[in-house]
Amino acid sequence: MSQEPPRMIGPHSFLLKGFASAEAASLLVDITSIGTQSPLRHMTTRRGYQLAAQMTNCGQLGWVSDSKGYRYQTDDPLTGQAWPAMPTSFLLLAKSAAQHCGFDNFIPDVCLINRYYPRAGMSLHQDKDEKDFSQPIVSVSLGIPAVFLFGGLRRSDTTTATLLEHGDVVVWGDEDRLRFHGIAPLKLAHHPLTGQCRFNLTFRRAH
Ligand code: MD6
Ligand code: FE
Repeated sequence: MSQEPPRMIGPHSFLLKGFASAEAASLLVDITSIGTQSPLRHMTTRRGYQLAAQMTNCGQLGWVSDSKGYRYQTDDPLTGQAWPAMPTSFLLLAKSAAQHCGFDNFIPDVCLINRYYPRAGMSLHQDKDEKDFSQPIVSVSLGIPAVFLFGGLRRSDTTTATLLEHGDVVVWGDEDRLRFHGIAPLKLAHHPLTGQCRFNLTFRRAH
């Protein structure tokens, strides 16, 4: 794990450069195994648009989007089964990253897994489907790089751009918890461990 001090990207937002690099290969093995149980898939929005990133989850709950909107649920709608359990290595990584940034006692119950291919992105949004905003969010980037756009509490606020590379971890909470953010459309690239794609793991306490 990186010994570098956290870089502040907001009053309560931090970039841990390369924090997950050493574990990245084993995280990818676990992602593949989760994907065999609950496959990565394009979810749709309430209005019927497909989300550009493919998603799955592990943990007690999973984040889903469909014609009924966004929510967390205990079962994967695709398989009708519970989401795969969160690997202990995921939990320990998320807890350790949070602790590094001053957030003690973070116990995530969800890990949302996103897969992006070139040209896919994620428009500005707030993470606000969770019950308790006092808990931070921990986000892990693997594979090809992406530009993280970080805005303010209003959608129209200006954004700053931060490059997220393989092994980088972002932690944010407190007053930054509801800031708008997104991912710019990815450029074509190649990574030896993931080929043409980027994975993002987002850990949250939803319930
Ligand atoms: C992504 N991440 O990095 C999408 N949300 O692919 C997010 O939407 C996100 O990175 C909340 C906190 C950190 C994040
Ligand atoms: Fe988000």
